Amino acid sequence: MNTAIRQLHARQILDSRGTPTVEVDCILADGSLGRAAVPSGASTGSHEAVELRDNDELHFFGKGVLTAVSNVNNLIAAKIVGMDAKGQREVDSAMIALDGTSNKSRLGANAMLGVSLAVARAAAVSSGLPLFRYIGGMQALRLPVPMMNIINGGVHAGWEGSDFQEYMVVPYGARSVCQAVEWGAEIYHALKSVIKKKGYITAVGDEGGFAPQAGSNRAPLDFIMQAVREAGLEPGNDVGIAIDPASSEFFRHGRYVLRTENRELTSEEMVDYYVTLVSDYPVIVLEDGLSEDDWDGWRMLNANLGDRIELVGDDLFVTSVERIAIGIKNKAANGVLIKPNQAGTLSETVDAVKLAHKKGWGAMVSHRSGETTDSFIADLAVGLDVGHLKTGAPARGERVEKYNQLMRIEESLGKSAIFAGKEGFAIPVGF
Ligand code: 2PG
Ligand code: MG
Repeated sequence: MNTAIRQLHARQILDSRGTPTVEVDCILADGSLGRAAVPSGASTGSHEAVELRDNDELHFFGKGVLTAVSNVNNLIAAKIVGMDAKGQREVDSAMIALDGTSNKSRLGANAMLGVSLAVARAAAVSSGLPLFRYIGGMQALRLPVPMMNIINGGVHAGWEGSDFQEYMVVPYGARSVCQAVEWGAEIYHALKSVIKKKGYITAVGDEGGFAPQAGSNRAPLDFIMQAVREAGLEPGNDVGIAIDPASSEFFRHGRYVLRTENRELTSEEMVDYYVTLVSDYPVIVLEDGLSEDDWDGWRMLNANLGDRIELVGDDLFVTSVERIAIGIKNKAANGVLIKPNQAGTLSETVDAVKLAHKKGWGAMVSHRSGETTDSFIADLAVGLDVGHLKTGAPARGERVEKYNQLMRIEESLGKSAIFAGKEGFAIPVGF
């Protein structure tokens, strides 16, 4: 069998924050090599699969991943070497069984995901297909709208600017992914001058977005509106806005603590806050508006805004079919963020997308704040036809590599390429 897994080899590399992460090489009997690197979050949900760290204070302040690396090279390799790389489901199930825990704490989700993605890539190489086609087959033709995080706040910017973590521009009015990327980059540059003129520094946060110390949650929206106009585009028609407050990070003792506004809001008041924002700005996606276990708040939010915009659960669902099913039952949202490392294997990630799509929900594939130049998620977003992909600012190598890969895919598809545009969301823009 050409696609039998001959060798697995993991190593420790650095991610975009200078923190160790796992990279895995998978070599098949026919010599095909699949390499994958694992990203890492900062605003992690407490229900995510476990990222195994060495906790050895003598190295990388305890953040080393040599245990996860050794788990790949020994335990996992012993189990899956010899298996067929084309049997993704079997490989992933074998790892899940070997791990034996409900949260992947034995082998580590970082070890398991590295293997899972490397195996898929090796199988794609061996079959002579581009990765997006290997994942999605002949129907993989639709390019996602890039959700570009151009202002960083919260924990991604040292809590110096806004309480909210991410302000994204969404160039859904473009004709193609290439044009969408161009618009995003132009807005990014226009935004730099806007911020500079207002007297703030133009340093950037973890995802490449600017991190002006404006001390406000609304000011970034005004800056972006101005930048969109200065780039010659029309807010609402050409370009929308998405926000990820990552509110689990500022949820304390049952209240949402808005430090920059010097007040603490209940879930109900927070919902009102968002209703106002959605009326004042062309917001089309709101992610993690409420905290990871505030189910009642989420139901309220969905009842108020769920027919107008896409409400995406990140920390709430952690790419878990079990939690998404609870959300569906409770009418808690209409969209889910898809982060492969929250799930821990490619198969479980695919299951999460399928469940969301089956229920008419949005599924937004996402990077993590700690990234590498691995662009797997770009191919994944096309392969699974998710309509939108968030992967940071149109700046910094580890972010732009994903957008560049989308442009390469679009080029390779030629005339068959479709840009998701305004249809890329659970609630289409202008609906
Ligand atoms: C998020 C992500 C990615 P992190 O909250 O959506 O933007 O951040 O990887 O730090 O969890
Ligand atoms: Mg998030």
